[in-house]
Amino acid sequence: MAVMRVWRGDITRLDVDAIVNAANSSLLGGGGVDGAIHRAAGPELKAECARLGGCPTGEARITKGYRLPARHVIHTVGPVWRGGGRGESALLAACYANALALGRANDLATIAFPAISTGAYGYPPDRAATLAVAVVRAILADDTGWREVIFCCFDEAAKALYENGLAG
Ligand code: AR6
Repeated sequence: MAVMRVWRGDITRLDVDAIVNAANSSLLGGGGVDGAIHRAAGPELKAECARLGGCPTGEARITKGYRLPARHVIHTVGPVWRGGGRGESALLAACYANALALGRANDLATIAFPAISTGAYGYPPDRAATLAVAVVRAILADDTGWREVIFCCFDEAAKALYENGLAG
């Protein structure tokens, strides 16, 4: 089974087959991790994204990584948190599942996820970390193609949440 691990830092520095972008449905860039990825990848990334025609919440799309050390970017659109009763958890689970499915369809073996939806979209970070670890763990149990899945955390608090999740 693939290794799951936690790493604290800027996802744009990771040399993996794909980093996942917490995008918005336009796929044309934004703030947070989306802005960091577009800045580091260069304008070619936005040009390729513009040709994709957007992405609904919960789905995923793949592009090249351009100037990033990562070979690809898998863009997914997390749900905006509206209290938890609007299907947010199913949509967030779909982000992880669809990103992993798209990665496997492209023969990728190493991938790094940011904490999707936990910034501007307001999803409670503890619930998001628990869900992310559970969804990824269940998929990896049935999928021998992945070698490494990294949960990239931007701060110590997020890192602690994922470490607890992986230990549990
Ligand atoms: N590397 C890793 N994680 C990061 C980085 C980075 N360079 N920068 C921020 N984070 P957010 P969302 C963490 O807001 O909640 C954008 O404008 C951050 O600390 O980037 O899904 C999009 O265009 C947080 O834990 O994404 C959308 O409009 C996590 O990444 C909207 O924000 C996600 O925070 C998406 O909101």
